[in-house]
Amino acid sequence: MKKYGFLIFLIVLVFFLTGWIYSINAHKSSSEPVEQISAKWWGSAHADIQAEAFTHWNDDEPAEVPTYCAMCHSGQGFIDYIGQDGSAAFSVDEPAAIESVISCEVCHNEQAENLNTVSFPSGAEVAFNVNDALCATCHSGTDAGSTVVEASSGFGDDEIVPDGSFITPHYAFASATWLGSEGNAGYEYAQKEYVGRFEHAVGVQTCTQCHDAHSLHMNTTQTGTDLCATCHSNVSDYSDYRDISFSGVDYDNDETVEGLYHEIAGVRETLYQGMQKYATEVLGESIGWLDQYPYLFKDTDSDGIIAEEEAVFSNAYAVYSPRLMRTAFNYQFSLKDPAGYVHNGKYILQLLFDSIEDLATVVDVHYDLSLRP
Ligand code: HEC
Ligand code: HEC
Ligand code: HEC
Ligand code: HEC
Ligand code: HEC
Ligand SMILES: [Ca+2]
Ligand SMILES: [Ca+2]
Ligand SMILES: [Ca+2]
Ligand SMILES: [Ca+2]
Repeated sequence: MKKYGFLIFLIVLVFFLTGWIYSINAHKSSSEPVEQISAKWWGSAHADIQAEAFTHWNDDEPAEVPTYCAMCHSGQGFIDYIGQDGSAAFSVDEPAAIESVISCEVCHNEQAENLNTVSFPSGAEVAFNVNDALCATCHSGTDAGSTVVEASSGFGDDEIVPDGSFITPHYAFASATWLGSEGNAGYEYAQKEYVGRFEHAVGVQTCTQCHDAHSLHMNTTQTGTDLCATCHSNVSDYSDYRDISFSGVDYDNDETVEGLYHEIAGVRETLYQGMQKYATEVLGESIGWLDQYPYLFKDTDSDGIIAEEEAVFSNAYAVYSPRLMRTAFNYQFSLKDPAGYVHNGKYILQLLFDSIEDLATVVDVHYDLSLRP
């Protein structure tokens, strides 16, 4: 009997050991093979050498990315910014190469892997987790509401600012949206309160908890299903995200509760109508927006639409009062982070409501202020 007992003990031990070794191996293979990471990266926007973001300066003389733009638009420029090239940290010290994409070594180097604070155009300095600080540095925008304050200070609300122009927050400024009032990126009205960073829910609180750092797409859960589906029951994949509603509030007051993305779009439409009325009635020059640089054009025939012949650079809108500058800034802010509804929808809505309220003091706009989140 004793002999058998020992044998059973040995068998159990062998089972235990193989189980242990197996589990270690399984753990190892859960960290991704480099080939897979590379394939993901190659398919991402960061690797797209033909993108406007990396080729915008190709026809310049000399063909280089100016220092002010280089931090975000040239991998080489980012390496200069963080000081990995031996230059001063937190400044780009020379123009950088064109067609220099966001390659592996841009994010994987000593300085990059220790980066943990990010400066925002508003002047805010915010602590970030090490991985997220990378994303947040480039996805922070170039101008904030404070730029509008500076450009329009000293003028009456409806006074025309000589050389006034359309100040925009730039593009894909996800980290600024996400931080809300902590990043102070929107044009925030003095008497109003704004939400801070969007804490969302456990497991979806940081850039890299949601975004795969290499493909840039959403991560999936351990079982391979959609990350958002765990909590948002109407979701099975990306195509459903814009239909997510949690609060169930009909923010745009059209008697249907839509996904937050669409509610924001509805409120933005009211703001747009307010801007058009204001431009025509108060500034005496009709205005229209088109998704084409410089975005705001003179609506010369006042039909409410920017036609092809009106959508030319020489027809850019030029009559800016402080009130138009700040409301147009917030309008553009709600558009140029197209994922604003996920990153911090309430902050976007607050800015839109306050801008509408601002215009409603001088022109007739119908909206329900009680719906402001
Ligand atoms: C803080 C980072 C940052 C800085 C500084 C910056 N950009 Fe960008 N820019 C971006 C990001 C991020 C995008 C990517 C938007 C997208 O394609 O999703 C972008 C997009 C663009 C685009 C493409 C727009 C489009 O519609 O595809 C142009 C043009 C551009 N930037 C010009 C400039 C210029 C000119 C400067 C310097 C005066 C500059 N940027 C400075 C971050 C920055
Ligand atoms: C935009 C920045 C960025 C770029 C570009 C980038 N990475 Fe990464 N990489 C990260 C971040 C952030 C993490 C950590 C991811 C996390 O913890 O979710 C990471 C993690 C890794 C890991 C560890 C993965 C693991 O499972 O532990 C490897 C290996 C890696 N990257 C290789 C590469 C290679 C190879 C390239 C180029 C093909 C590349 N990376 C490009 C940001 C980047
Ligand atoms: C060195 C600057 C830089 C860093 C660091 C960076 N990005 Fe980007 N990102 C860009 C630029 C520039 C583009 C636009 C590229 C293009 O148009 O092809 C972009 C594009 C994107 C896009 C696609 C936008 C679109 O229009 O489809 C996503 C998503 C994104 N980045 C997320 C991230 C995440 C997540 C991180 C951190 C892991 C990160 N980025 C780090 C500069 C950066
Ligand atoms: C809750 C998950 C979540 C978090 C957290 C998150 N994102 Fe996103 N992000 C998304 C989703 C979803 C989209 C695409 C939404 C869509 O296209 O409708 C997106 C889109 C983007 C885009 C592309 C926007 C464009 O121009 O099309 C960028 C860039 C980006 N995120 C960067 C970031 C950065 C930087 C952070 C951290 C500060 C971050 N995201 C945090 C879910 C998240
Ligand atoms: C762990 C659960 C959980 C996961 C995973 C999750 N969410 Fe959420 N989501 C919530 C909760 C809780 C709220 C309400 C948060 C609040 O308003 O403070 C919310 C709110 C939202 C809102 C705002 C809706 C509204 O009407 O205010 C959007 C949009 C959203 N989530 C999108 C996403 C997307 C896209 C993903 C996947 C990338 C995702 N969520 C993943 C729990 C989750
Ligand atoms: Ca430098
Ligand atoms: Ca609605
Ligand atoms: Ca609607
Ligand atoms: Ca017209």
